[in-house]
Amino acid sequence: MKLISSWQAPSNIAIVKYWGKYGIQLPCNPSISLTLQQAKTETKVVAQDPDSSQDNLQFFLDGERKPGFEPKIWALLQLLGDEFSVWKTKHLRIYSSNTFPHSAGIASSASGMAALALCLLEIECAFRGQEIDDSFFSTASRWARLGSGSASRSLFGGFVSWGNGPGLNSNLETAAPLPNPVHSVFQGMKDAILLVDQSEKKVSSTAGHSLMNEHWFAQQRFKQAEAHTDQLIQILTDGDVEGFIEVAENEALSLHAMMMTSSSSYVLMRPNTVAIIEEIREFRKQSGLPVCFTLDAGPNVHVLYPAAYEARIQPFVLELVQRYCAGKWLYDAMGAGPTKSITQL
Ligand code: 2P0
Repeated sequence: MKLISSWQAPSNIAIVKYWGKYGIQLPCNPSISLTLQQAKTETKVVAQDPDSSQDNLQFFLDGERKPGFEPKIWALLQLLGDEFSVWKTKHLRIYSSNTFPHSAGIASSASGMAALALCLLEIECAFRGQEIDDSFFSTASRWARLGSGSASRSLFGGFVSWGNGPGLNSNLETAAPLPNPVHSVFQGMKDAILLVDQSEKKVSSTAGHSLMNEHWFAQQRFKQAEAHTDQLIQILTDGDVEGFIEVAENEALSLHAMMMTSSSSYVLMRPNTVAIIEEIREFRKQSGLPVCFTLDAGPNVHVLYPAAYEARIQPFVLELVQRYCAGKWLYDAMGAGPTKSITQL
């Protein structure tokens, strides 16, 4: 018997950052992210009866076998243990493709692990003869987290939390959408991703997380993220655009400050990252328009602004793209979460 499942899952950009973990992929602080719309991974998993000529796990990216990605998937399958029982009797072929370049500094692990978790869970449900119920996406979030922490947040649309905190529906193991409705000013929020440098990161996020274990400022950082989480929940409910700018930029710079003060320390920002940050702050001061930045664990700048200001802010963004990024950028916005796909993969 062959079992097949296909899903598309989006990437996400954290506004309050997850940086530091313990145990089995548990976060040291709560985080809140914005789910993206355009940056997605599409994955198809085929579980089939063993054939002695084949490996029991094969991963293909854009049709090409990529054994380099397989250890991370093995690790996920080990952590799932009996929960994903299909693997005990069947071989897995995983076909994946991203809508964005691998080198764009977009967390393909977030969308990739989210799409994979959805496929594995759907296959397991079919194997056990279980209906897909309301807990499907929460379980997939927990499974995705075991593959990559930030992936836990890619199972839902809009603004999503992961971790514990007053008024949050998420917990350490599972992400969830924010409980209160988000104010209309933040609906459809834009994220223009300015590609400053697309080369491979010097230090992986997994290594960066582990440097938090011995970091002088770790405990204060975790408290700051908790406070920012509380503040951001209120800001998003109230439609407080000024508050959003303050928290988003402070979180981005705090994340990079942690990297720059780790032992050993490292710098992922490039000169043009800093130049763009300064241009954004100057433009905001001069124009009074609500545009701000955030950063992922890399040099590229995410320019965030409410959809209603698109016409007035986009010309400025395009100017930055030409001046600092040789015309390279990705245009994205708030997305609605994963979708089931009828795939061509
Ligand atoms: C985040 N990042 O909240 C933070 C902010 C990057 C900067 O989570 O080791 O790929 O797989 O759990 O999720 C990137 O780290 O790390 C990340 P693992 P992950 O999005």
